Amino acid sequence: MSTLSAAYFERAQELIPGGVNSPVRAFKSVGGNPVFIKSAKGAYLHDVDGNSYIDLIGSWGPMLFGQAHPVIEDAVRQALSNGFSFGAPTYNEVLIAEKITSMIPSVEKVRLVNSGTEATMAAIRLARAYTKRDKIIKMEGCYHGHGDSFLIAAGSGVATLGTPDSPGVTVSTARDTLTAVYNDVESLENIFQANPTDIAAIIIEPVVGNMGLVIPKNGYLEAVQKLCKQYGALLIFDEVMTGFRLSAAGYQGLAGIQPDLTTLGKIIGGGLPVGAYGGKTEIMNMIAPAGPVYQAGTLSGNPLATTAGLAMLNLITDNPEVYASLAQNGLALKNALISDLKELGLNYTINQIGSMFTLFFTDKEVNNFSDAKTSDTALFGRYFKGMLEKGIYLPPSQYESWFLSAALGDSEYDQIITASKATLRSL
Ligand code: HOZ
Repeated sequence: MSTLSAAYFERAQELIPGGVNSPVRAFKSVGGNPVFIKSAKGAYLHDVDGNSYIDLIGSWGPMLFGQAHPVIEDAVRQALSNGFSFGAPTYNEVLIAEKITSMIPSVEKVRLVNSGTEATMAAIRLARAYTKRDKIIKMEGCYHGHGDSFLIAAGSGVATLGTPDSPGVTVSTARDTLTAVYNDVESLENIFQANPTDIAAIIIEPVVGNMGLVIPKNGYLEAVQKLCKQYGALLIFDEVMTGFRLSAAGYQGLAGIQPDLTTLGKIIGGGLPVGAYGGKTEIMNMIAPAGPVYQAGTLSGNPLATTAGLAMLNLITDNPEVYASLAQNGLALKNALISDLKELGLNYTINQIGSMFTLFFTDKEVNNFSDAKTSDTALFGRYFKGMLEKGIYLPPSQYESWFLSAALGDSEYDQIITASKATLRSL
């Protein structure tokens, strides 16, 4: 069928590599052409052809209260009239730093950047400078943005496209990134034993969103922290997806663990381009101009982004009940989907925590990347297509998390469940 989305994608492919500005969006692993979005409001995305979809991507995390929330919209509208970018300090940067540090106790000082990728790149530079060591450990299937050091056994789009070790990353960079198995303490111990004085930091998504949703086993993150302390490495929690999404204090607030450094993104700009990294004062004071570790950016602390972010964080502190209510809805959705999957005798595992959710088409428990890769991705592709045709926009990859928002009401949950039922029957 000829649609505007199809025409736009054709033109986009002539002008933009693969037709998209971020690979997962191209629908490569699920088949078909991407839908071009014109606007979004509340629980819905609206495409250029006049179709509407229930939004289960939520811009990959930040839309906790739904798209274009009026409070954030008003704040940005007001900020607009004051100008867009100054390359000079603004008071909102102080206010948002105050807000973030009051919400996440392990973050005593924070530096704003423009994306999660920038935050993770800067955090490991800082960890290397602080410990005077070169190597880092990441978990197979975790994704920390597209910095060179992280494109080793990476999840998200790189896993989706089957290129977890990207060409263009130098051998020496790759050599400094060691990989362990998520939820497997022994694999970490082995790395530390082999490199007892070389590891600057472990960077980890405390709850993984980028191999599909994977939840830490009881005691796992505590064991990771213990090993870091034992070997003098820093612990970096990448909470770009989970920060302010799973609790007002990030996943670390739920787990009761204080990492040395935390990376944040997306949500602290209410969906506008922002990232941040923060942690112990002693470590953060090494960043220029307080210290020698260089990191900078004209758009860092951009006035529109900080205004939107402040409005978002205020919404969270004004509505603390949002997390319990989303968790309840997430569990109800999981139970409803499970009942259909069971009835049809399909292989499945659903991982859900709060408002994050992944349906894996595998009969294995999914505790790490190898488990996630046992999923039938072709089946997921057909499920995705069926859901999209019925007006439900899921993340276009098996290796991503769905994100629920407070804008989803009973009617939207009913539509998701009905669409899933019909789609599963047609697979
Ligand atoms: N890699 C992102 C999700 N894990 C997707 C980014 C995007 O396409 O917007």
